[in-house]
Amino acid sequence: MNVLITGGAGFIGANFVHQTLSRYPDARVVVLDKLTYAGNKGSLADVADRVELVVGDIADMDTVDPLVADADVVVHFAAESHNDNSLNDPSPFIRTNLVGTFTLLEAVRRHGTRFHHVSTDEVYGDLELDDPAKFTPETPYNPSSPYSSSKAGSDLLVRAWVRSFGIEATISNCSNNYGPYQHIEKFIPRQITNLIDGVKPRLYGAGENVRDWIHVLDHNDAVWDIIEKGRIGETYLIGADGEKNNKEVVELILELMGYDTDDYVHVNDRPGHDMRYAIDNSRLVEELGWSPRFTDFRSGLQATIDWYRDNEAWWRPLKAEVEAKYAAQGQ
Ligand code: NAD
Ligand code: TDX
Repeated sequence: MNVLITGGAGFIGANFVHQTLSRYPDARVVVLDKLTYAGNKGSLADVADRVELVVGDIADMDTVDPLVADADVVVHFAAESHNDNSLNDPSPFIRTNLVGTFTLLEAVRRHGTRFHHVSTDEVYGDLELDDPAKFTPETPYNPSSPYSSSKAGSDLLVRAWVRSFGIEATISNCSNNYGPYQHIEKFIPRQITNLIDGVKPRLYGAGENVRDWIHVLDHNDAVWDIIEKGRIGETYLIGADGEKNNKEVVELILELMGYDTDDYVHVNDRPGHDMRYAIDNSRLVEELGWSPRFTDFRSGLQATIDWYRDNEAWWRPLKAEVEAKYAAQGQ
């Protein structure tokens, strides 16, 4: 099997490359990644001899077309992925998330290649804190930020290419991931690496916003289940019933790292900050038999903290620049 993984040097993609090599030891794995600020060759260093890394842009058809022609399946992770960045400069989000996905779809259409599109629950907008509802595959799209609207647009392109051109594609919309190799601009690794440096965690606004946390390995297991067993043209929501507000997460990080649980600071809120995400995963569970392995958030978080402690060389070169950017916006 020839697997083309876009964004395979990013957080979720790099974990997916490792999982693919364990699940299919004979697979030929090709990664197409532009190595933006978010891509890191080091995340693939231990499997470098088993993976072909093509450094290139998913929006460049000359690069994309021959790779798709050689693939049996394309698993599409590449994206601009950070909401805060999309508020400062939306343009790369439009090019990568929309034009990049369009470019892949056109190549997939030409070559008849199986395609899986990795997306986010943020396409559904947000829920009120006191609303018992969760997102389902029928929830209307209502994205809030330039990031989530560009992902929503990319999902709709995939749906249209399935209906109009009959491409063989599936879509997954997953909740917030945590685990190893996540860029330290993101919430959990930012706070862990702050504390390693003796800096207090930064909570946006009151910290009441709720995210539905899932371990990255559980997300990626579901992606393989969907590729193997999912119905073409379907959307599957991936989540592991992990709702927690940001304050609870910061308090747990502080506790696990040996600090007082109130030892954090409130900083400027994110404009348009989504209040709550929550996933109804019943289609995935009932139809495909998926279940999460990492059901204990406390131990998953402890392992993640240990990973950042043990892999300082991986994140240290990024830290000063990330924090300077946040400081400039009072965060
Ligand atoms: P990431 O930012 O860590 O990694 C993105 C990768 O894509 C990087 O390696 C980057 O170099 C690469 N890339 C960016 N632009 C590219 C381009 N034009 N051409 C080729 N490569 C390019 O992101 P992530 O957190 O690993 O997210 C991966 C996917 O999962 C995204 O599609 C994201 O929307 C989705 N997702 C993420 C989460 C989450 O919690 N992180 C949750 C649900 C869905
Ligand atoms: O320092 C911080 N303090 C803070 O309170 C940071 C960086 C974030 N936050 C808050 C904002 C969010 O409510 O924490 C929550 C999580 O923030 P992010 O890690 O930026 O994630 P989020 O905006 O929820 O989006 C993530 O999940 C869905 C991923 O980045 C997306 O790629 C994915 O689609």
